[in-house]
Amino acid sequence: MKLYFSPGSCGLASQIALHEAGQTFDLVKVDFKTKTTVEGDYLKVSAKGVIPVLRLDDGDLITEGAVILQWIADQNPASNLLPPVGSRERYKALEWLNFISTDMHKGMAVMFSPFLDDVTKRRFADGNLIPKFEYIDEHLATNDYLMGARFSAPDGYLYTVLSWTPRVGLDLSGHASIQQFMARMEARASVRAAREEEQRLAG
Ligand SMILES: N[C@@H](CCC(=O)N[C@@H](CS)C(=O)NCC(=O)O)C(=O)O
Repeated sequence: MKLYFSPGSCGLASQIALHEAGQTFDLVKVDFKTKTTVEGDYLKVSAKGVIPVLRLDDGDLITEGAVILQWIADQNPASNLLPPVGSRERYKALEWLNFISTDMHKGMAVMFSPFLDDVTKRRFADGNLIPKFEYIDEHLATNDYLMGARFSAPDGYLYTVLSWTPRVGLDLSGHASIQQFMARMEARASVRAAREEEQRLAG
């Protein structure tokens, strides 16, 4: 199995889930500017040109980070990355995955946009992102992880997206529960392994 990724981006969530599931996988770094990898033209792998993409051992591809996380969870039920299919809890976890993907991830993407000026980005952060950070901080005040006491796949995705905030000048130090969540996540072997591997391949 191969994960197409780029250091410091949303592919980190897939890597964390793969480690949590005890899966072995290779990483293939994608150069966003040239849309190439060591294998050649990345657009031939995925015409969407974005990561993450998981290539299965039979050659099939899975795209879309939130879907990759569901695939990893369903292939490795013992890892409890998501509640069982059909359970009420499953839909709670999917609510989080969807919220992180469509609101948090794509909201944070606005802050990296080359098409917007800094004033517009600041107004967007104040009006759109800060209330979402407050909502998450409040939830984490009474929950160690998004789904309660135990880690699940949406946590790795939330951690990934929140880890971008310093890069775009957003200070979350006043959100104590988020800070504790980030520290809790950074203590996990899966996160440490994924981070180390990304650093090794970043150069
Ligand atoms: N809909 C995709 C979006 C993934 C996405 O935004 N990937 C970004 C990195 S976080 C990317 O590959 N950007 C490269 C580019 O835009 O050139 C998903 O949820 O997986």
